[in-house]
Amino acid sequence: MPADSADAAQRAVAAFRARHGHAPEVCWGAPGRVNLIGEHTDYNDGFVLPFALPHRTVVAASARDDGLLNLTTVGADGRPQIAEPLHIAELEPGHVTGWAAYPAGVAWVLREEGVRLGGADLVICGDVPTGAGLSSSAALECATALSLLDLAGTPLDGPADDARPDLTRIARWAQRAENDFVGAPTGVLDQTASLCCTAAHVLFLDVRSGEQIQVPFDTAAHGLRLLVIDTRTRHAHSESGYGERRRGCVAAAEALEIESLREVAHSGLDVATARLPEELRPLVRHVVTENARVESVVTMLTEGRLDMIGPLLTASHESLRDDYRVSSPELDLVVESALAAGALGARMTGGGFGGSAIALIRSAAQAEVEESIIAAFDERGLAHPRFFAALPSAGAGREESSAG
Ligand code: GAF
Repeated sequence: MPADSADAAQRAVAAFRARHGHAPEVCWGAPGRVNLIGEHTDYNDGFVLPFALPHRTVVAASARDDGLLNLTTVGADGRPQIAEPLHIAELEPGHVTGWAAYPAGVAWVLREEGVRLGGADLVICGDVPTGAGLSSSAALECATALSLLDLAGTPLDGPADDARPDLTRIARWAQRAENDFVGAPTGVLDQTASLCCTAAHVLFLDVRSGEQIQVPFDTAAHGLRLLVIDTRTRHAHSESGYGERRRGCVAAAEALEIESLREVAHSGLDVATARLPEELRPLVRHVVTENARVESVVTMLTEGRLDMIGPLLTASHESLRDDYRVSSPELDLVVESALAAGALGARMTGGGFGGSAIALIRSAAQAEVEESIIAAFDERGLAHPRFFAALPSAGAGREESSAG
């Protein structure tokens, strides 16, 4: 699966010229992400540990002065899809559907936040796999937010100060676009990863305090690779299932009379779950044990023991499968067959109900692990998944091709 950010930027600039007849004024890119561990913990104020993929969404943009937002997206086949022109002043949640809702939602949030947007032409290009649980939506939201802020004259380079919104704030705006405009009740993991991750590191984010620590993650130094396996499945109940789990966590926190499940200490798990109705107990068990696993992985990485984290990744998958119940038969099959072929650890990544899994493998074993997974899929008559080895890459930024 090729990922070349300069290429995506060049394609975006060329597509912008073809559509609007001149070079774009600005061009920003934002990556998809893999979450190494810390799943369904973000909206419980807990810990997450993502890294940015080399795959990026690029938004080439120029300002307009008539209040219109023109959105064009260019697919892998090079064919543009052009959305109906939108009036920024009239944007309201529920009025825009499909892919255009994401950039339109960002324009809506920025308008609500008082950012002066006189209108804009945006052309979107990229190679973040869509529907694969690798945060193509967040990549689109973040690249859009940075482009629109730049067009509005907001300072984005250099140290954060009063005039320059820090990346955490922009992540919250992008999350709000997804929650309130698109209508998906997601947490802030994906947007923070897309904006704040750095090359060669995983980002340890404490959602409650906002504290971020960049933790080195160099698989090659250990003779290892992080394999991403996109099952190319997405199950119909993914949206409703996500919201239902989230509501379950809120109900559990209310029953325990705490702000969020983050407040349940690992040592107090049994006491806390005993106070809950049966059906909420596994949700709490997952969140509390997952937070503890993230902390253990961070400790191991910090101590240079990357090769020891495998069992924690697998334990995370088992917890998501059995307690949180957000895995899928295809994700379980990937994990099972990767482990059978010698992977050190494997788990689903992202929201679940389909999408992608990851496996920590010895570099020399990549072909063997892939063959084992393919054989298992063949045996069940399932379409082959897509594979790529992922290196932690840079977060969002200005693309070089902005000069056009
Ligand atoms: C999705 C959501 F967008 C994130 O906020 C997070 O909750 C994740 O699922 C599960 O960890 O990617």
